[in-house]
Amino acid sequence: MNRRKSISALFVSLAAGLCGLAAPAAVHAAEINLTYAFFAPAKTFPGRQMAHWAEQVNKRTNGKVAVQTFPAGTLLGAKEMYDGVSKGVADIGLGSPSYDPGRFPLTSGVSLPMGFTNATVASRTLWELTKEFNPKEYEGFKVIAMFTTEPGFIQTKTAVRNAGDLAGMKLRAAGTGVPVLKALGAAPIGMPMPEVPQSVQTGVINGTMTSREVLQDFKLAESLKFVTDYPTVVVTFAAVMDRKKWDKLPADVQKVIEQLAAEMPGWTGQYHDKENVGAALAWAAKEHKLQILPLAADERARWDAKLKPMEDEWVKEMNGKGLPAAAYLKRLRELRDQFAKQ
Ligand code: DTR
Repeated sequence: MNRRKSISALFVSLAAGLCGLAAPAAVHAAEINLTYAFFAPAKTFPGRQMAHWAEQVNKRTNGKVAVQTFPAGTLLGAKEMYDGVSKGVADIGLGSPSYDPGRFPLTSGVSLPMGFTNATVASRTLWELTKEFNPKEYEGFKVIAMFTTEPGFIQTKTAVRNAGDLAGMKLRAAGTGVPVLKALGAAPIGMPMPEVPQSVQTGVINGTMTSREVLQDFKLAESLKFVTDYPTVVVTFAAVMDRKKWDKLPADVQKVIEQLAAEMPGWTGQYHDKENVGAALAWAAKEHKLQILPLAADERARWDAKLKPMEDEWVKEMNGKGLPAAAYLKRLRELRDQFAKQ
């Protein structure tokens, strides 16, 4: 057994032991064992993405690589995901760059109000931009999958039909959604997704702004009965491997992982847009009488105007950091329009 294999196997046994799980048979059968951590439950769409990736890597390497997945924060939580991968706690970690825009500044441009129509278009755009700009923020990592949520919607206990309803309302958003809610006049609170159901229940927040599948996947429709029909910003996800660990993988395995990396934005976007969100909305309407509230055209225009300055402010801020912000957004618009046509 070489060093990499023994380290991975040790982690798997250790983590499995900690979680009270039996180490899988595959650990002994495969030549290379990888651990893959995610902060939210397995049945959420990023969790399904992780399972699909793990299965495909195993299949396409003819069993040479086995991946053991650790969803629901059993190995790493949302906040420690990327550092955890650098430290070798997990071989692969799926985190959300949107939760930490300071650490992933260029990527946060994808989470500006850029008018993405769905997750498939935003995910493909994010992946292409990352390939083309190779942002420094991923230094030390190999990015093995990227995707986004659909644009977030305001989902609340009490109806939000206009800015007056929203004024001062305590709503949760992820990282880059916080300034959006602030601009719209709400009182935003940033917190990771897994903390939302309890915070809604205890009244810490009156709702959340995020993709709408959470109504079912986190059972939020039990208390959140309203969705305001105004698409805002997407949340980004990036699964990474430590670069040094990546460099040690055999070329044939690297090739399979790179092929999959190119497929994951489309696969995940399609699953999220076509199955996940639609099913959740139908379920919430049927089981919990969810109401979708349209925004009047003049109100929509006022909301758009409130969000417009965010783009220029972002460019200014990124220029201050020496990042190619304007070029990034220019290319983002081109890619967005190109993928929206497909
Ligand atoms: N919208 C982001 C991310 C998000 C949406 N659905 C899920 C499921 C599992 C984890 C994260 C997310 C958010 O609000 O956190």
